[in-house]
Amino acid sequence: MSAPAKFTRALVRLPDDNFADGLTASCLGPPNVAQARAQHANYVWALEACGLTVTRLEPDSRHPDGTFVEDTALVTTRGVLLTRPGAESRRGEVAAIAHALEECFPAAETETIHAPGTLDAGDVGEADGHFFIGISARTNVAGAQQLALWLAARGFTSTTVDIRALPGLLHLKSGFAHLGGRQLAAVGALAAHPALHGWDVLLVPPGEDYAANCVRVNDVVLVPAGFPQTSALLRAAGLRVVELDVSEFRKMDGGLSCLSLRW
Ligand code: CIR
Repeated sequence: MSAPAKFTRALVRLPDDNFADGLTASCLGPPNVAQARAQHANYVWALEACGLTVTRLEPDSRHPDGTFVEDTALVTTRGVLLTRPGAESRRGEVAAIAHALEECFPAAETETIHAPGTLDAGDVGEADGHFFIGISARTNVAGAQQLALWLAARGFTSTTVDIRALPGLLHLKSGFAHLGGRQLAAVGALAAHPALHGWDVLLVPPGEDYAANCVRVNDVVLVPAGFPQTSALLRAAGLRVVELDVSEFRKMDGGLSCLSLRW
């Protein structure tokens, strides 16, 4: 399996004291903020161990979901697209991320999703220049169309994956990950989707759906701890697995990919 393009940078935002006030539909109880911070620190160390330079933004009490930075921008090798998150309470997160990205990407070359489009970048999965775009409760058809046009103008290809009828998936990447080359990981509900035909799909075992939100970072796949069958499958596929405990982020419907922007 060929390795994806090498990441050198990441952007994260530390969880705020009011992290538990964010949006969630999970029934796992309130997160422990101190534990979330410790898990976040481990996550950042893991990114650094993969060779990334990580920019840490301070917590922002106006945005309890602000630690899930992935949803606010799509960073590609050919530019940045700022999103318009589907949840109104999250729209104010974008400005600070746009500002932070200006250090690496000229503002003049950065575009944005416009109303009536909505897009959470947790719904966007890149696989070596091809992008899977989830249509979800957060990303609407108008947002997906704007993104597809933006990608096409940059020579990328894309396909949409409607996940609105699939239970348990907040975002496409809640159930899907690119592992490198033609290989994807996907939950059972997504594996047979026509958009995935022709790809080598590693099926995440039933009962371990949460582990589909894993992240290939250079030579490593970051995988949530506590899903041994998925870790074993990934190792059997020849991948180097690093398990990270993200239990407190799971309680807020988030996971490994949501916690950083990577480029
Ligand atoms: C939300 O509901 O928007 C946050 N509590 C969780 C966002 C997780 N982001 C992601 O999966 N990309």
